Amino acid sequence: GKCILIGAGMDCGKRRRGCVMGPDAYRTAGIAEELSSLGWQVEDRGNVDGPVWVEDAPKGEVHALTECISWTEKLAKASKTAMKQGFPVFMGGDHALSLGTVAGVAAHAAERGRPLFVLWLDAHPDINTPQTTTSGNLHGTPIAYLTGQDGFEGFPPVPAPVPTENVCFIGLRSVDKPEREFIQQSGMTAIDMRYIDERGIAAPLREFLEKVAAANGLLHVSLDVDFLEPSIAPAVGTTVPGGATFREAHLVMEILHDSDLVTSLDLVELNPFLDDRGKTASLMVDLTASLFGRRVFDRPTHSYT
Ligand code: DIR
Ligand code: MN
Ligand code: MN
Ligand code: MN
Repeated sequence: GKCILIGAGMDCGKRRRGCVMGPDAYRTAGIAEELSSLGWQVEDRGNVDGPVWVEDAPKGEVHALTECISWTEKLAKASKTAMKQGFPVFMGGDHALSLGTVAGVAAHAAERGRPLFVLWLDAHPDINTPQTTTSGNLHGTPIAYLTGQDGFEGFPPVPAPVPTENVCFIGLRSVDKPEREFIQQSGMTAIDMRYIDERGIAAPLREFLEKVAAANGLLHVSLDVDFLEPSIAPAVGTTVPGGATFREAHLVMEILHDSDLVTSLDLVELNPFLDDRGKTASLMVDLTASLFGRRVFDRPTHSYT
């Protein structure tokens, strides 16, 4: 298949700077070479050109709203175009980039008459709205936007909102009060770290993949660096202790590869300024390689419905 790398060095979805360097850190860590070596045809489309960092908004106010809206428009276009041509990998950039990338994927899915499913690998559910956010950081809002919640005036309307039942969170351990209330009343699939401690990470992932397969859906995966345990992935501004281990994270990617259901990927929140000799960037590239088929041995494939 064909993999399309798209740099999205968005750095205005939160106040701490550095995610602008993410795309080049992935390139330096050899993402294109790794995916080529797995037999993929790789095209690096360079970086989408959006607004740069702006001065911090006062505490409590939404930070860089107009800049985030502009990024959303640009990324939605780039994403929809790339979806027609291959398997896009969006190299972030902070998580606000998913406002655009997933909107573009959703528009594509709707055109094809296929339902879209979203797997959110993150310590946070990112389901605040510009009204409920206490940080004012829009990287905490993409799932609310994509599922069609109110409060995103000024943003392009989401052409095809993702039903809340098509979203699966895995790795949660930092959830704000309005986020928790929304998740509980909407009955979203929210796999927190305690669930993973008690039951393992493979079972809930496979249950979700069964749903995707049964609906003949497209599957977008959004991988936030803070999904991972901070000791193995320190290069993120919002580390939360108790994250996915090295093997849990690879297992998720390996199962996703074998399912053959994933059609697009975001790599988000890598802040190379906070990294330790490139180890987080390299781990994110290795996880991407697992998703694209790197393995120790072949296994009989688990068939989803
Ligand atoms: C918090 C933190 N829920 C917020 N979110 C983060 O700012 O809305 N997401 N860090 O990655
Ligand atoms: Mn996130
Ligand atoms: Mn997060
Ligand atoms: Mn974030």
